[in-house]
Amino acid sequence: MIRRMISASSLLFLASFAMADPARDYADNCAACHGETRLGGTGPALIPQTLKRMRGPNLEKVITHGRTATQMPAFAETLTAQAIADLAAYLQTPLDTAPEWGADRIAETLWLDPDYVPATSPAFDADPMNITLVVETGDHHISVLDGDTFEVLDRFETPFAVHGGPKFSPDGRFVFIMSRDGWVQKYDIWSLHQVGRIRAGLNSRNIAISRDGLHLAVANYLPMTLTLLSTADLSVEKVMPVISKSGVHSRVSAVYQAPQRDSFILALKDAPEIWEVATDPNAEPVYEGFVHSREKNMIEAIPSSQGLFARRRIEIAEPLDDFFFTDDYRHLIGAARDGARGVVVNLNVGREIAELPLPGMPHLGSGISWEKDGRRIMATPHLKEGKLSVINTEDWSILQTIDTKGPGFFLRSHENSPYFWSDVFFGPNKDLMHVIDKQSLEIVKTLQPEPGATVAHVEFTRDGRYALVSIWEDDGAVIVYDAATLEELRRLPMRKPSGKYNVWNKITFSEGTSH
Ligand code: DHE
Repeated sequence: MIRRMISASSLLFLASFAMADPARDYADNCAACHGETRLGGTGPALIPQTLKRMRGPNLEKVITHGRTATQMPAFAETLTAQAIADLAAYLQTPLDTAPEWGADRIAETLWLDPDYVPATSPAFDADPMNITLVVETGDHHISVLDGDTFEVLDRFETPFAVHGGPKFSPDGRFVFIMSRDGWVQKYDIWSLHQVGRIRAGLNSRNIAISRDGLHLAVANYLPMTLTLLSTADLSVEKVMPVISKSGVHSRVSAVYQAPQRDSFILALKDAPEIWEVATDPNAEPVYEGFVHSREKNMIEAIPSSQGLFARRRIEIAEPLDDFFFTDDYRHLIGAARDGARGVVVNLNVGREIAELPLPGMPHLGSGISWEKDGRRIMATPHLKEGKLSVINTEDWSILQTIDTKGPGFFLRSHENSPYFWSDVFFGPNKDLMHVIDKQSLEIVKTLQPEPGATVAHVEFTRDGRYALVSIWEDDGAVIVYDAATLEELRRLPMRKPSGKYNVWNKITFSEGTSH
């Protein structure tokens, strides 16, 4: 009787549940594109570090329905809902062993585009210094915009999931782009053509270019290294294991260029240290300890490194993330782990000099600075509170707190603009963008270009006349505003546009932009 009550379909369901084997399902259905080791192939790596952004039902949704306009097919017909759920959970388990990803393995991944022919002059009439790149995360492309006419000069494919700002060579001709999977792509703006790619890490955070434009640093989570590439040919110059003085291996949260110091500055995720890596071939020796010399019968300092890529450790009380640098790169503010404080470090003397209350998780990397009443001030959004903190960088006091309609992600301005722009990235008001007067610190206008759609991240044209704003949706757009009248002028359709990067503003370290 009971046996009759169990229908054939329930038996099938129970059988498929009992036999669910996500590792086998992965090998049968996914490995061909995503690699047997889940580290990526023609498809992206499927490891928790890169999938973080797709946690929860999203991943199941992608496996079930596939991704439109990509090679990712739908598996609804092939796998049961339970098998898909198990597979999604399996993909979010860490790899058993950290794969080796040293200089030789990295070098093997170098691919130079055989169709690339370097142009002798720009292949377009537009001002090469007013080109703006738009990262379109919806389908992993970048649009190259003429900053005067807003015509799209080229649209090229990037590696999967670009994160952080692309970095331009100091002359603005080449740009380097990094994906969370650790691929670094080089693109020639003059030729409107990709030059090549190399996989510098397995899970990477961001990149920085050296002051002279010769070296590119890639901050990695997996493995825990800093990869240094030659910008000329993308060859590996060095892979630096990141190990603290006390022997702790650490992920690198981010790497930044410090132009006046001719160095890279590294934020370490797992160790209470900040690293400074020299990009000056004649850098002074860095001393890292003392030894008793028997011959001389005296204590001597031991130089640990000197010259190009010499590494200096700055020991701090606890790991700091997400740095804002003062214009002279003498000081940085980092966010403390409790998400409630900013810690100021003087990079010259190599120690913490101040602390300020910044509750609600400040997003200091998005901070911008300008002059007000003869003082240099900076503002930072908070990821968990609808407010902006305005800080006096001369005495590290909080000058003012500006209430907004919700937590924001990016701030942006330009030296020729009286305003700074602040998005409301999270929560019910994600469709709002505040425009704030840099002197009165009052919100002068709140824009709502597309009710219900996320509106975020601003970039100015070279002269600061126009502000470009992302409608951060799959079926999105970049809106061109007159930066003075705040009137909308144009809408350029784009696939989930995220960051936008103007050549001139970036290479001149414009005071309202990220670096
Ligand atoms: Fe970013 C820049 C860290 C989540 C979009 N982000 C940066 C930088 C760092 C950073 C350190 C500066 C690098 C640079 O430009 O060289 N981001 C982090 C995080 O730790 C965080 C909070 C969590 C994480 O998953 O890594 C995070 N970031 C995001 C997102 O969710 C965003 C909105 C969408 C995405 O693409 O992942 C996002 N981050 C961006 C963008 C920039 C960025 C667009 C470059 C901004 C610029 O104007 O320069």
